[in-house]
Amino acid sequence: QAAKVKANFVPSKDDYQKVYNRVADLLDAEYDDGSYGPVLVRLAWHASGTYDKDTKTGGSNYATMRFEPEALHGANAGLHVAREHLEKVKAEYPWISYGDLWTLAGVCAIQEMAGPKIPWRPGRIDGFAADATPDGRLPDATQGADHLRNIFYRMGFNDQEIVALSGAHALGRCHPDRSGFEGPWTFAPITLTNDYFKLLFDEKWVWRKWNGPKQLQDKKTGSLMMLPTDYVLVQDKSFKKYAKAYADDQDLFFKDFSNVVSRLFELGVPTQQFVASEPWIMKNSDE
Ligand code: CCH
Repeated sequence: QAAKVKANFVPSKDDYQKVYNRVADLLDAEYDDGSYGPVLVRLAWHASGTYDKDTKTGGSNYATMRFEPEALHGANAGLHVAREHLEKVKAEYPWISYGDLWTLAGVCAIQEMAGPKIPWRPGRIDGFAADATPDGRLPDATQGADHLRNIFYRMGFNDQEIVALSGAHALGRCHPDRSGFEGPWTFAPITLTNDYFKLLFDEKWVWRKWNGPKQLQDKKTGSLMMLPTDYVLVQDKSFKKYAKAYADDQDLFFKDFSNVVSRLFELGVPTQQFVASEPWIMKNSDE
């Protein structure tokens, strides 16, 4: 593997832009709602969201989801699809680390799905299975506000940031063979909007009657879903305040989402490893 990379090759911002562009080329496909974007965002998030600020373990630095048992953690079910998809890019740009590739792919997916710019910089290194964190660090969709706070405070985020991050559920869908839940959160699951927050307030949500795990559906069409942890954002007073602000103002959501996702993707990476003192803004494929 290492032999394929020229010994003294130091990639520039342009080289990372080439990787971004290649990920962008490969987004559209006959897969789910027509794009690999949502599952790539989920990969970048699950690679980063294992961080614990007290022990400074976990996070995106070592890309430990490549190894078992982390690859088999329940929360990561289905993410092999995203990892395998990105192997095509890795084969063409073997010098990039997996942590950089996964987070850059998440940035690309968000930007290409009409989201805001996500400042990003490279510097993650490939680690080993021994660097993996134990199961249970990612959120459990069946739980409530206390659980969300325990999980996200451990990463170093506050209530406003928990709500902003949750807006990612404008994208993608739940798969019965992955999480057990079923369906999309919005009518436009491959475009980032603040619809997730709008729908939380504007629709009447009722518990779905089915054999699967407890989830809500919109009363009007029955085609949209919310997880118990999504619904908490309009039940808990502190969360609700931010959810309402994002429902009313997509620009505010985009600004806060950009800031918090940029930080999320850098969790667990020692500052001295970054090659640039400030994160970069990568160009969209049509710029
Ligand atoms: Fe999420 N998410 N997520 N999520 N998630 C699922 C899918 C996506 C929770 C549970 C689930 C974030 C936060 C939470 C995405 C991004 C983010 C699924 C369905 C569950 C369950 C998985 C499946 O069946 O395929 C819970 C609980 C939380 C608590 O806060 C955050 C934060 C982000 C990103 C910033 C995206 C995108 C998806 C769609 C994936 C796809 O394949 O379409």
